[in-house]
Amino acid sequence: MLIIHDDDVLGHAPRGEVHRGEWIDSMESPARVHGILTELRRWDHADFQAPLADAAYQELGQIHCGQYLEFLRTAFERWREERNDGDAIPYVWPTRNNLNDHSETIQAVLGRYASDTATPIMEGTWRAAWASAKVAISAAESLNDGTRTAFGLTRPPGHHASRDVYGGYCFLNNAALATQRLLNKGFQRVGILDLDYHHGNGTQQIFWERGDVFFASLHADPDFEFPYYSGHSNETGANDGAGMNLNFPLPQGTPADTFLDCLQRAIDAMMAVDVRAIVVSLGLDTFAGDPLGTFSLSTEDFAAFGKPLATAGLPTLFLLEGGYATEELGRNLINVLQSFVCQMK
Ligand code: Q9C
Ligand code: ZN
Repeated sequence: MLIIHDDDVLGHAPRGEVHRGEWIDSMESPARVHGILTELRRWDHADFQAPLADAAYQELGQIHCGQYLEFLRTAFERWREERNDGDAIPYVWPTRNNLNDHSETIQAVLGRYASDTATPIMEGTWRAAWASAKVAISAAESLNDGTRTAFGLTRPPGHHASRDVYGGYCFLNNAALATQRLLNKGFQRVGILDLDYHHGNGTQQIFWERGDVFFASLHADPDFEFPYYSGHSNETGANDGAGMNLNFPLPQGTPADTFLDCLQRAIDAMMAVDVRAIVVSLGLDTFAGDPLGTFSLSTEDFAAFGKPLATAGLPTLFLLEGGYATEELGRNLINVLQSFVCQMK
């Protein structure tokens, strides 16, 4: 199985985040990637490749807004120029309080683009986010008749980022960028299956009014979990995208059988609208031992993901989203990929 990886993703290593009113070490750390790489290097099916060279990435401008990209590229430099010492984290939110705000201080601009305080920007953030996006798009590029599946080791994750908003540890929406590449390559309709513990609010928002992408998400009910304001079952899309968005908000403690039942229903729904490829936003924070999750999937349960996915018979791209149980992350990931490869024919 093709594994796309770039060491630049390790350059984003924030010092900490605000969590339940306290300052803690960042959950979304390079250690996640080290844990995964250790296991992938032991796996016989892994065929490592680097992303494509920088030149050919038109999807960035199709998914994200130009001013937002320019902001991400320069934010940390501007933050430092304004004599701030730590990582860039907003603490003013100008759009909420002043409709006529055009302030250009980095303090104001951060608050305009950020959706939370858990997503610091530091020296290596842009390079890492860009590398992660390249990994996703290159993995999508590799899918064709000969290559049925690939895994992109995307980090920082992407599914909470929308056209011009970052947050939830996400800056560029890797799954949306990969999906756009598949569409650009001629796949007529693409399904995104978001299996992260948290609702993929950024991805939902990006494709909300589009008929060429079906978005399905299984996640903790926003009535008790982040992002709190998005992911309810009555959010079904609008205009060309009406009926093309399907949410499964799930309760605390959700066990594997419930999760797998919804997984099958999500796949059935995308097959019914004739998607030609599937992009899996593979969060592993549904694991029972995850420090941010409340679901109860075991390491063995992840080996049950492959069968329903492979049975769909479509080109299938796996991209990493969340998952914070660093020790078990690699094992859980390989159980998903291995079970897919074994069932694929
Ligand atoms: N420290 C992903 O799994 N909120 N993002 C945690 C605040 C952020 C998770 C509580 C959760 C975001 C990709
Ligand atoms: Zn998550």
